[in-house]
Amino acid sequence: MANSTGKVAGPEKYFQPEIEKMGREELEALQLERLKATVANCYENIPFYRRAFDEAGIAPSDVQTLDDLRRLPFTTKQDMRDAYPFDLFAIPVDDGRVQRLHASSGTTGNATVVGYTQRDIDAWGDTFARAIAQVGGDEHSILQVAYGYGLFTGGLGAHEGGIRMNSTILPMSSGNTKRQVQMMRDFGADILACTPSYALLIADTAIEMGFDPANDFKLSGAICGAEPCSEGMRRDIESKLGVKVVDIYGLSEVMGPGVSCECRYQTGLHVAEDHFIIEILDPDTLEPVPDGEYGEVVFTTLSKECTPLIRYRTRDISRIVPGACECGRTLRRMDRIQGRTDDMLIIRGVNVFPNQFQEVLAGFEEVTSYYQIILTSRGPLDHVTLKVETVPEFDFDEIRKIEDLQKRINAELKSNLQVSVEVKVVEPKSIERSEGKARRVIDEREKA
Ligand code: DLL
Repeated sequence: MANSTGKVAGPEKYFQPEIEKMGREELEALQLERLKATVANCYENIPFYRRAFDEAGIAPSDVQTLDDLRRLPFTTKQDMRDAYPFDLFAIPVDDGRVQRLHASSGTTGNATVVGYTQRDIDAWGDTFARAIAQVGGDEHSILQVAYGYGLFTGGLGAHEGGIRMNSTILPMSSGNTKRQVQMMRDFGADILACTPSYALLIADTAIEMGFDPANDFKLSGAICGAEPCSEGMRRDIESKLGVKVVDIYGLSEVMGPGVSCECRYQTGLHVAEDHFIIEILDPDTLEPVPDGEYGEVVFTTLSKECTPLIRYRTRDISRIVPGACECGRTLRRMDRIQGRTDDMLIIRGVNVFPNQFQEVLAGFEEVTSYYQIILTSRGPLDHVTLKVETVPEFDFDEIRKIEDLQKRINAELKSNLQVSVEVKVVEPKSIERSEGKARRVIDEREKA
């Protein structure tokens, strides 16, 4: 095994080995068949796509190979917002087949709304059930779902996975952390599903309550996604809870959690390629980049009935991890998300993703995994303050020590990321904790 943390042992488990280990040729034949059906569904039932295809001079019958995908138009988040609420549905919402609606938070504009038929929900459950197997779980597992239930896809997506796997589901939702810990221990939950920020908060809370979860709890695996998590933070969660943490990726527009997920080797996230085609494109030219190079992740759905999407631009940055995985799965791997094109900071001309700060901070044992980036205006320039929190053992009363730590972090940031920011070391527990996705960047810049 590439990594020794956590208790996942024994033979590799698969939920759908016939798909997860399918030969490339057979998988591509399946993808092509499903792509043709998706394109026909979009053209016949969604006026937005009919118009886009007509404008591009393409008919569904022109799609004869997987390479023909590259001739098809893109779909953007703005297109989904403009379609609010149901204009991108291939099935009328009151038709009787649309079982459920999810929506992304509409903090900047209309929410994006996605509908699911029972088949869509089953496919979603299958992909999450694969994730449960990937972290060593099966029908005997107790799955504690601590993602929020609701319009957010985390809670119910994990829940569907538990149903398909036939695990015992503990539907906690997020929040009420002490109770989460108590039940995790008393019920003997062995798999936790929540954001990495929340997993860390659960771990810290358990320790504060006087437990030693790494040794005393049954927990062995955690399926953590919905936000970036540095390797340092992952190791922190793994050692505090005594688990193997696998990274799960997804987005509400495309389905929810399960679009891709790591196996226990933690060398990239296996994409559910029977349900999605992944492309990695140069975000400026929109041309494909070679395997191994970073670009914008673009997905085409292959099995969705209600809200199929063609070439959806996620704005997330990743790459294809070349080569075969030790776990035996043939589904290709995408790397962990580097950041989102819209979250990228430009500090004195240098491009940085918030997550890159986290990677640098992981090298300092004096600080915790909690950090925040605060953007303010100083005259015409943006000012960046990086708030980092010390561990309780750090002697916070010694000014000299604080200044020295700030200097060392600054030097490390300069040499690794070529940026200079104001580093502010703050006392333990002074940075806001999160039960869902952490708010890492606080933008207080004056709007021009
Ligand atoms: O976050 C779905 C999800 C729920 C995924 C639970 C995993 C676990 P949205 O709220 O629509 O959906 O946010 C999607 O979150 O475009 C990424 O920028 C980010 N994201 C999701 N998973 C990861 C991850 C859910 N594993 C947006 N690593 C995506 C980094 C992630 N970023």
